[in-house]
Amino acid sequence: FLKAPYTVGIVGAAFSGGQPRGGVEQGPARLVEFGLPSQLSSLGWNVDIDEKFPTYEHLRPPSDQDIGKLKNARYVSAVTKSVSDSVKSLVAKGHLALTLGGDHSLAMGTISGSAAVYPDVGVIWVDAHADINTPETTETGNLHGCPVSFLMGLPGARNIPSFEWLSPCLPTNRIVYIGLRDVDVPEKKILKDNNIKAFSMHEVDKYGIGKVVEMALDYLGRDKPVHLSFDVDALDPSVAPATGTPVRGGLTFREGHFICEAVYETGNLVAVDIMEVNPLLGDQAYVLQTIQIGCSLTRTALGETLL
Ligand code: 6HN
Ligand code: MN
Ligand code: MN
Ligand code: MN
Repeated sequence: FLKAPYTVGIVGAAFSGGQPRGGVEQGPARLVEFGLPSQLSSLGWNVDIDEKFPTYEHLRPPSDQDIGKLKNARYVSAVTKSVSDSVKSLVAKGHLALTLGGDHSLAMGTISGSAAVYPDVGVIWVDAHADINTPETTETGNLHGCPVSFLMGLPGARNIPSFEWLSPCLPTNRIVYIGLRDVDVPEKKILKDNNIKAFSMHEVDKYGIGKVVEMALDYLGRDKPVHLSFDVDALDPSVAPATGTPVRGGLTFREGHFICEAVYETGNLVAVDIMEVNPLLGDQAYVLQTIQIGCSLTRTALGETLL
């Protein structure tokens, strides 16, 4: 699906409005400072830093009262719309769209952008969380816990005031989860009622990561475009500690990288999101470790191999 010369377009999505903890908006700048663009050039990619880290402050509405339970809905809507336009234009050019987050509400933008070009895009969502709460089921009101229901247009997540731009673009059978272990009770019901494919940590333990990824890719179809949305909290907190909602019992370093290796090997990757790196959480060593892993996951998804 990509066109030569192979180009990765980086969207630095410096945004934290989908959740309450400051710092995650500094994720993209830290990943870039650490050398991610030159690391990707070394792998043979043409690197196009499409946006020079807009702060998105210009999109912040003068007031943003809760809409029902939802916090910062107008702001999240404006930023995700802008990210959607950026990702769509990169993917339409045959570039690989790499979005560096930022919190995971940004996936409303990234996935609607890739789906606008490829309506049959398959999403591999790697996360401790399902991020499929609706405006009715969310307990926290944090929109980073809701992007999937908005993308699907699930009941209760359609025609939400201020999200008029976002029309349903992700059928329930075009996503596979890997790594789940902290799923809210109403989210479990949504996954079950809609027959959504999910490999929790239980399945990772039972089958091994190799088999899980094989089943995930078979499910989505080997000839279909792939969008990888990777929340670093899918990794165990001992591996990626600097993130806002860590949950123990996560993927190992190798399991996380194996997913990226296998997704690259499909040759069908059109977009990658690296989300929820928060350089303000934890001491320096923990932060550095997490930024390094954000970079190595990205390099791996873009073709770095061990041999
Ligand atoms: N993430 N299920 C919780 C909520 O607030 O809805 C946690 C969401 C976490 C979201 O990590 O991207
Ligand atoms: Mn997430
Ligand atoms: Mn998560
Ligand atoms: Mn929870």
